[in-house]
Amino acid sequence: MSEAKLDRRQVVRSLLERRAELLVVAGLGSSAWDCTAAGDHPLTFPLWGAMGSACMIGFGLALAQPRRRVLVITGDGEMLMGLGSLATIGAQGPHNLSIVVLDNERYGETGMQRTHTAYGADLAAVAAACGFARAETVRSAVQIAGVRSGVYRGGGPLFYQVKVKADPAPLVLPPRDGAHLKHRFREALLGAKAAAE
Ligand SMILES: Cc1ncc(C[n+]2csc(CCOP(=O)(O)OP(=O)(O)O)c2C)c(N)n1
Repeated sequence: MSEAKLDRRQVVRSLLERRAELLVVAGLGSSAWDCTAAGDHPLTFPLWGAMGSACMIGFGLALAQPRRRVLVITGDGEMLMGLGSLATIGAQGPHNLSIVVLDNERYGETGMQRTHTAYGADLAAVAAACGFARAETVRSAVQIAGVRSGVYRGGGPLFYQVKVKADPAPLVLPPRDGAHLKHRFREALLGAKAAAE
């Protein structure tokens, strides 16, 4: 509905530079490619499927790792498929979880069909109504510094619906082997010894 102005690759790069101990779950498709384009990282868990589950995976991680900040970066189509997760996260109120939805108003991976957000579905309003500590729609580059400070220091749960251009970006694929991605993430998070137990 609104004119999307932001470049998704730049948004993700800004959020993930100097990422320190941040744990990242990337929704399938373009969001995962965006995270990889910003630099493949063992503490990023990119999904190759599980559409609709990114937020719940991030939520579980936030509960398991209460001292670490957790960021879910996903698409509007993926978020719409798992909308109920916002109610659960709002009810549980994890203080270390942020969700950034890169809202291009399209199902990019399957041919750029328009999603519900193109017809006015307001995901930030849904998150706010579910009890998130903060829920914002982000339309301009000047707001990204605020998103970044929320993600790294802002408590939670936080929700940012970032309106981005629908232009396709070049594919930058993460490793594809799910077992490898899981072991690599656990090792980087827990250390080799604990991860093997
Ligand atoms: C259950 C399920 N339904 C459909 C698909 C096919 N699919 C893969 S990615 C995708 C679109 C993702 O759209 P969005 O999350 O908005 O990402 P973006 O537009 O940023 O690529 C679809 C429909 C799937 N992988 N799993």
